[in-house]
Amino acid sequence: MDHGGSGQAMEMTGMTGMTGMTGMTGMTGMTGMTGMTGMTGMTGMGSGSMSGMDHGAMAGMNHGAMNHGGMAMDHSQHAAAAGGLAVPSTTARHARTEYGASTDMRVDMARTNLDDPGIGLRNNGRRVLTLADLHTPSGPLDKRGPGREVELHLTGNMERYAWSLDGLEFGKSTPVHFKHGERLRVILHNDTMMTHPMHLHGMWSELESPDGRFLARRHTLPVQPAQRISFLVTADALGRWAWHCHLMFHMDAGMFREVVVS
Ligand SMILES: [Cu+2]
Repeated sequence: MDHGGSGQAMEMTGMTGMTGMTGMTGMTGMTGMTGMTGMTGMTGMGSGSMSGMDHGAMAGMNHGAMNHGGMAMDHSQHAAAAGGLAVPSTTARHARTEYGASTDMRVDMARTNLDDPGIGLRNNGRRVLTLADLHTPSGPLDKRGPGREVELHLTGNMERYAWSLDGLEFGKSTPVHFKHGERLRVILHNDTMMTHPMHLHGMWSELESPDGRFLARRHTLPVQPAQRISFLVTADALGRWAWHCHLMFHMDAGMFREVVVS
């Protein structure tokens, strides 16, 4: 499966479904998006402005190169909640850096189900492969449970066409640190209206169900709008690794982090 391609197609489909979005009412295609807050920037999005967007030209924009010195705060690594880590946490933890011009919305009550075909592919008579269908028969590479949780939010501002993680484009961010040999849980929480196929280089992403059961070993995991997914990583590869959205125009715009394993 080419998730970059499918994600891109999904994005365009989602765009056309949003023509009624002068307010939050009338969003018939957007099930599960009940928890959105801070969407004041979306009121001007009539169908005309959406159809006029030129995604080809946007691919050439380099927001990642913008240097906003002094903003390299990294709130991506939240301390895990006290208590067990058997199941992934469900409480949204928005970093302080999400409250800025790079983020036009935040999802407080994300959905965690993995069986959603996605916008434009629901209930149309076709069977659609979803993340819930995937299973790696040999099981996880590492039987250990996670020692901690790292929560990272997929963020953006559609009017500015800025894409980021925790509200920080790559140029403003500092690396996420994994301790060599540790087993950790990564939670990706999508605060945008786009699907983002997220690719962590160097290590496997072992997708789990909302109740913490191993599902599948992956390189890239698509995260749908207002969705919260989690996977386990064994940090067995020393060095510096890329972690980014696999839609190249999102990556270019800043949805990219460095991971350092040491
Ligand atoms: Cu993306």
